[in-house]
Amino acid sequence: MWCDGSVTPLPPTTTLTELATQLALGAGELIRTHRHDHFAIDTKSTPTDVVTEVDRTVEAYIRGELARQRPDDAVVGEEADDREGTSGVRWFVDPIDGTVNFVLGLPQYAVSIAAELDGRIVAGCVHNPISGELFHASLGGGAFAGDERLGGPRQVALARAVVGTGFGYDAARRARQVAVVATLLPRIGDIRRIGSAALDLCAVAAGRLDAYFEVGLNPWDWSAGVLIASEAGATVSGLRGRPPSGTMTAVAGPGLAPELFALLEELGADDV
Ligand code: LIP
Repeated sequence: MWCDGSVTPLPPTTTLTELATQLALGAGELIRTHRHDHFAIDTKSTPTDVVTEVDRTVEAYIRGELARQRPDDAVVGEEADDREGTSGVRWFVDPIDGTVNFVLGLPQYAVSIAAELDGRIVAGCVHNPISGELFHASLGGGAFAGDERLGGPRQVALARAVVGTGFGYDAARRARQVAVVATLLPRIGDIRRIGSAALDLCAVAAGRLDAYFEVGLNPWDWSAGVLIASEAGATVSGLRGRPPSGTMTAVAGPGLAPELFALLEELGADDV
């Protein structure tokens, strides 16, 4: 169990990863309870950038539990203001990653919770409340789906690679992003657009996608999934030797990464 004098000691049975998992499961139960309700739907940055009453309720639940169990930690979430902390631990919370899928009833959305310690993501959990899949990882401890260890993406040639991606909410940026995909697609096996960055990243960790890239993500979208993909053996990057960030989040199998990342750099995929 991770614990030192500068941080509020966790309950004896709980590590940061176990707490993230505990909160994700509780959030998943809330989502299943309310997903058929007549909930309010608002828009944020554009008419396609939606948030629901359920997103807000779920994030409030997670934040409430964090305040109770770890009152000295910082919290950054998609739907509420940041909370400062003093412990060196910062949580990234996305109550429903894939909100549009949730609104439409497409069962591809997830709770994504990650814990950062002194600037490094050390724990993460991504939970699909409909499939029940529970992806989790701790830094250096491997990545898992439930109790099953994840082996990461297959060895595959670029021309056969199935690559996940996503698009922003701004129409002008989408036009530039789709131009990149139009040039990329003839060079790879196929494209998948699942609609949840967290589940895209876990799909790479589980070997269901060979790679994934997207620009414009927020830390709550990618922090847990990048740790899970990395702990499963994938190469994670922000392209051009940079770490993953909101500018670019890219993951691929180690054999595929050099050629795919070089192609994405050539196409300017991180400059859209
Ligand atoms: C979603 C991301 C997805 C992206 C969508 C959206 P949200 O997050 O997970 O990868 O392509 O546009 O941003 O907004 O549903 O939490």
